[in-house]
This record gives sequence, structure tokens and C-alpha cells, in this order.
Amino acid sequence: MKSICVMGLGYIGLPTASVMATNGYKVLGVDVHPRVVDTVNKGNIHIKEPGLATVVAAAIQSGNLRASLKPERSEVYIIAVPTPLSKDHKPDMSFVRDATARIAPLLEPGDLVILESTSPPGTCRDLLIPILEQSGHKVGRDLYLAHCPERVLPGQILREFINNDRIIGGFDTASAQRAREIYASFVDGELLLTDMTSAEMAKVLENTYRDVNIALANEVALLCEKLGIDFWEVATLANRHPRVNVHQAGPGVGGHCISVDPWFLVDVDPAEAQIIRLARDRNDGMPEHVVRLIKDMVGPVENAKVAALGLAFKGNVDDARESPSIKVIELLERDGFRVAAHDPWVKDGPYEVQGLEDCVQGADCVVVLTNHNDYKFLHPRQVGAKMRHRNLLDTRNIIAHDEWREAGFRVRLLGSGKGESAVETTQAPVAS
Ligand code: SAJ
Repeated sequence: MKSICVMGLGYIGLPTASVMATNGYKVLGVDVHPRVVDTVNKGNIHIKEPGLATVVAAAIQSGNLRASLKPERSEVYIIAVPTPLSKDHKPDMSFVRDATARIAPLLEPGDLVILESTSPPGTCRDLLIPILEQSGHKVGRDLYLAHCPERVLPGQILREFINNDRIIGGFDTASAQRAREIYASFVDGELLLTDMTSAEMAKVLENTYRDVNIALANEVALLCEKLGIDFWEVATLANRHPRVNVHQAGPGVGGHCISVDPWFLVDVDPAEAQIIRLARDRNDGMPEHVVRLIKDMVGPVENAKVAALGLAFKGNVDDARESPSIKVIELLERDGFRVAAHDPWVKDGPYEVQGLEDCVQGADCVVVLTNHNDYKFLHPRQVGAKMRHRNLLDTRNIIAHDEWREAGFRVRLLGSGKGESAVETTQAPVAS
């Protein structure tokens, strides 16, 4: 099989299309946004991801990758479009439905359709098959179908794309084998074969596992604040147990995956999915807690200003989708604070960013919301010189607190009840 049509040229579709093109496949990348299609056809990229620009440029130069607004006849179709949530936390499958409907008329016997988008368990069976079979061809008899969920970490997509083990869930064994052949040509990790619905569930479970564990970390962090002890120290100690992996507390869970996928399981059966639901609520409540900590530090100051450092949902990426930072800023503004934001990565985010100096100018509190590496190297004296009051709230435990205290800052660390007289804390190992 040599020709592949990839539906969706986003964080997953674009790396997928370009890596496949550099591995000898003839790839057509399809996107509904003309700007994306133009950018890719020029060998450029519209998202920031280390190493991606080089691969896309090479793929276009090789002549194996083209982008278009419309799908064309191919032997393999890969669907890599978003699966967001609607307002009431229900899975919004409209992008998957549309992409499937657009390829259905092109299908011929022997074709393989692969769903890569993270989807609620049952999607291939209940949503894709009926649409694909409108072509007049039957899955299992004429068509092959598989769910091969992506598992890559934003910021390390290309490395993980090649190295991670990959789940291949087939409609039947023949479908799984066909899909395996495609991925075997560029994946170094193991290819794990199963059925479609198990693959869907395994992928959603991975992110739910992480969400529930982050919620546990956040909950214990709040308890530590109450007890006057330090979560980060406690987590480091607990993690010395060989079978324990306490995750990191923080301002909440963002991104397009971990804060979204658990709802797919709540949707299956809200009465059963109790722990999953509670974990979502705990993590979604963290921005409120951050605002409480800020208010506590700043006190009653006229026209108070907060400098919010970091809009991205996690360190060293340019993605502010579902970012807890945005929620913190909205809550602060709701409560009458002036807020200025800084982010060295996010350029076209949902909130305007300023240079660091303008951001901290006249501020009454600096709050570190994202664990960008840049923030580890801030100069507290330079920052402090611009501020009205020297307050620092670190929600990620990435700041050298003693240096900031020496520069005259009152420092608070989310999850630590040790307050300003805190003894040195040890950095908890990053849960990755
Ligand atoms: N976070 C914490 N504490 C932690 C770990 C993360 O508060 O201990 C926060 C982060 O700051 C961020 C959010 O959680 O706001 C999610 O970040 P992440 O790095 O854990 O995950 P994502 O959303 O970038 O990528 C995840 C990955 N899934 C897992 O690690 C199980 C990735 O492999 C998936 O491919 C991706 O979701 C996806 O697309 O599903």
C-alpha cells in the first residue's frame, strides 16, 4: 500500500503525514483551513513543535507530501481530527463524523481506514462503520478498519512517534495486520494488536490514569497546606517507594487530552465513573485555589495588579488550549484584579502577552503558572525592581525560592503550608 490520505493536519496529523512521506509513502494531507494547506504546501508549519519544521520541509521537498482542502482516492485513509468536548462535557464527534463522511464516497474494496483521533470506546463500531458502509462496501468483507490511537507528548512528538509502543486495534485480525504493516515501516516501538474497542478504551484509560493521579496530588497538596507541611517534600519521600509514582500538584490540568478524555468515560456511564468524575472536579477547582492563594498574599491593595507568568498548559510548548493559566486570569479579572500575562512560547493565545518587563511593571504579585524552563532563570532583583509589592506565588515548584527571598520577596509555594519561613524543599521527581 503506497498512497495515504491523512485527514487533519494538526498536532498529530501533520507529524504523521510528514513522517510517512519521508518513509516513502505518497501522502495527501487534508485540512479544512486554507491557511494550513498553503503553509504546509510551502514546506512550512503552523504549529510549534521541536524538529517538525525539518521533517515537513523534507517531506514536501521529496515530492511525497502534498496538502489539499479535499481528500482524494488513496489506498489508506488516516483520520486525525480533533475530538473535543461540547459545553455539557459530552464528546463532540462532529469532526470525526465529517472526515469519515468525506472519505466514504472514495472507498474501494481493499482500502484500509485508520482512526487515530482519541475517541470514546465504541466509536469505530457505532459511528465509523455505518458511515463507511454507506459506500456500499462492507467492513470486514471489502474494507479494513483499525483504531491506532496516537500516544505522543506535545513537545516531544517526533521522538515519541517513532519510539513509543503503539496500540493497533483491528475490526478483525486482517485489519489489524494491514494497519500493523503501515506503522511497522517507521515505528521502532512494539506494535500491540487488539480489537478496536479495547484500543479505544486503552488510550482513554492512559489519560484518565494521569488525570486521577494528578487529582490525588492536588488533593494531598491542599491537605499539606492545611497541615503546615510541604507536598513536594512529602511526594519526594513517598516516591522513594518502588511502586509509588505520586504525580505533581499544580494550577490544574490543561491541554487537549488529559482534561478531555476522562469525560469520554463519564459519558459511558455517569453513575459508575465516580472516581473519574471527582478527579475532574478536583483538577478543575485548582485555578480557584490559586486565586485564593494570590488574594491571601496580596491583601487589600488598591487597584492590585498580578503578573501571570505562563499561558501554555505545560512547560516548553506553545499550546494554551484548555490551559489552567487562562482560567486563573479570568477568575482574577472577575474579582477586580488587573492582570498582565507573559509567555515566551505562546504567541497567538487566547490572552494577549506582554514582554517580561511590561508584565511585571507595577505588579503586586508574580504568579508562575507554567513550568517553562525560561522561568527557572529569572533574575529576582530585576523583576523585583519593577514591582510595587514583591510577592511571588510558585504553582509549579520551579523557582529558586531562597534567591527570591534574598531579593526581598515574600514567597509562597502551592502545596506548601510552611509559608515564608519554609525550610528548603526538595524538588519532586517529574512524573512523566
Ligand atoms: N500535569 C500536572 N501534574 C503532573 C503532570 C501533568 O499538573 O504530574 C498537568 C500539566 O501541567 C498539563 C496537563 O497536566 O497541564 C497535561 O500534561 P501532560 O504532559 O501530562 O500530558 P499532555 O496532555 O501533554 O499529553 C498526554 C500524554 N498522555 C500521557 O502521558 C498518559 C500523551 O502521551 C498523549 O498522547 C496525549 O495526552 C494525548 O494526545 O492524548
